[in-house]
Parts: sequence; structure tokens; C-alpha cells
Amino acid sequence: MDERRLVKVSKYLSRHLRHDPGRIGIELDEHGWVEVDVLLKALADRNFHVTREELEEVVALNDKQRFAVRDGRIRANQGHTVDVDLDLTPAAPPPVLYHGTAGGFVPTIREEGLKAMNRHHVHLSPDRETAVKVGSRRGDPVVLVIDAARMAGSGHTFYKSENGVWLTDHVPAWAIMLP
Ligand code: HQG
Repeated sequence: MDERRLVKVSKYLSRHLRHDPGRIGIELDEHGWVEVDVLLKALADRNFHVTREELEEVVALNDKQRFAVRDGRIRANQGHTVDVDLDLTPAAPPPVLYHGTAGGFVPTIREEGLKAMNRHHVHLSPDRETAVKVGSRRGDPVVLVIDAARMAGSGHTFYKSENGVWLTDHVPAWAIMLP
């Protein structure tokens, strides 16, 4: 499959497995899973024909490992806005994590910290390079450095999604290190 189609299928899956399953008439279970067969049929019914092999390729080659397939079912690894329980286990974060954002948001973020906005958690990257990519989605990226060790020390819980994104409920302003 060429890169363009990979990205197209991945975006389509992200939209419906994270945000809007009802739009294509599928239901996610409480942990975010849907049968692969049900998903493929829903896509075909909407004239978006994806074979099982193509779906497997999208899952395997996805640049951010956004999806997991297990026991004939598929789900998004993180990034949901719909209410799902991903059974995340708390994990000890590395001392420092990164958050890529747009420069325009920085003054507010410095005041109120990082909020989950529409998602379930604030998303943090394990390295600066990844954070630059995340921030670039919104224009000129700014990378904030987060004192995860200090947050963990004061009782904040961190989770690591299956694809290596660090998640937490809120990053207080004091945990954002000065440049
Ligand atoms: C900002 C993508 C003002 C925050 C990415 C971000 C990631 C604030 C935006 C994943 C704020 C929310 C998540 C505050 C946070 N005031 N702005 N207090 N607190 N913000 O998309 O982290 O490609 O919900 O900085 O790569 O950008 O879809 O979060 O800019 O991993 O797989 O509010 O989504 O992954 O935006 O991205 P988002 P995000 P995928």
C-alpha cells in the first residue's frame, strides 16, 4: 500500500476509533475495542473498501503505532475523546518529559498548566524530537520541558500507552521547566 493510502486509512480509523464511532454505525466496547469484521463491514458499507490485509498493514506500519489488534478486535491505543477505559497501569515516568504545542498557547499554559482539553489525558512525549512533531501540527512548535520526577514525587499519576505516549491528568504550571 502506498504512503498516501496508509495515512488515509489511519486518519479514518483514528477519527472513528477515538472520536466518532457512531458516524459509521459502530459501537466500541467499554475498553475501546470493536471486532475487525464489524469495522471492515462498516467501512465497506460506506464505500471505503479496506481488506483485512490492508488493515493489518496499517496497524503494523503505522508511524506512531496508533492501533492495537488482539483476538480479532481493534482499538486505538490513545487519544480518545469518547469515554473508554484503556486499563492503563500507572508507571514511573522518566525524570523529564516533553510537550509540543503552538507558541500562541504558551502564555495560558504557563498560567494554568497543561489541561487534557477534549482528550482524557494530557499527552507527553518521551523525547524532544517527538514533541516537535506533535507541536508542528499547529504551526510553529514550542517544546515545553516537564519536570515529571517532581510531579511524580508530589503524587501525580502517570500512565504509558501501548505506543509509548505518556499520559497524565494535568500538568501544573510549576512542573513546566523554564527554558
Ligand atoms: C493545548 C496526536 C491553552 C495543548 C499527537 C495542545 C499527540 C492548552 C492542545 C496527541 C492548555 C490540545 C495529542 C491550556 C493544553 N491553555 N492550551 N491550559 N493545555 N493546551 O490535540 O497534545 O497523531 O488534544 O498544548 O501527536 O496536541 O493524533 O493534544 O496543543 O500524541 O496520533 O491544547 O494527538 O497524535 O490538543 O496531541 P490535543 P496534543 P495523533
